[in-house]
Amino acid sequence: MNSFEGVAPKVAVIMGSDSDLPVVRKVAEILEKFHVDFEVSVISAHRTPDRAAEYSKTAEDRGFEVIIAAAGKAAHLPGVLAAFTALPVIGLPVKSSTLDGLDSLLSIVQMPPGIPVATVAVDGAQNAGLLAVQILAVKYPHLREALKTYKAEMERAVIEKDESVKKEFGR
Ligand code: RP5
Repeated sequence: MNSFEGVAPKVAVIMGSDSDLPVVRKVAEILEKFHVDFEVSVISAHRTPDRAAEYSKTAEDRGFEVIIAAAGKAAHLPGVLAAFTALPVIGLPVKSSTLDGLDSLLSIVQMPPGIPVATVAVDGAQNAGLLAVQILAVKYPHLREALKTYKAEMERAVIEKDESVKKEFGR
């Protein structure tokens, strides 16, 4: 038995510290918009390394299909989680106070060959959520349709902005 037994949502959203939560909330908003189940956890690769390993090792058996890992500074969490699972891991670099998130970005994106982490922009929480939905959409056709609707809505919104900007300048 492991300490993570229970209901099995589809996406595991993990952050290295609760100080990452303001960014991670936007991941949750996207997953909620697409009605994708998820579990949110605070697990640190540095401060709780055993929990990080156990979580990742048991994630597939608990029904998770994608992992999103948000971390800042020396952001090893996504890479450590990816080391213990065959599930796709999306890394979300969180902007740290000292180096503006460049430290987090490079720590996550520069994975050595063999252990990929799909990295989004610094604080790119929405894209982390959307990428997870896109990965799930390979298996779930209703998510593919929902993504097409989402893109069409985005297109319509930009066209409306175009018209409104043109109106402001009268040409
Ligand atoms: C990382 O260190 C966390 O992901 C967080 O972004 C950063 C700072 O953590 P705290 O000192 O705020 O807990 O592990």
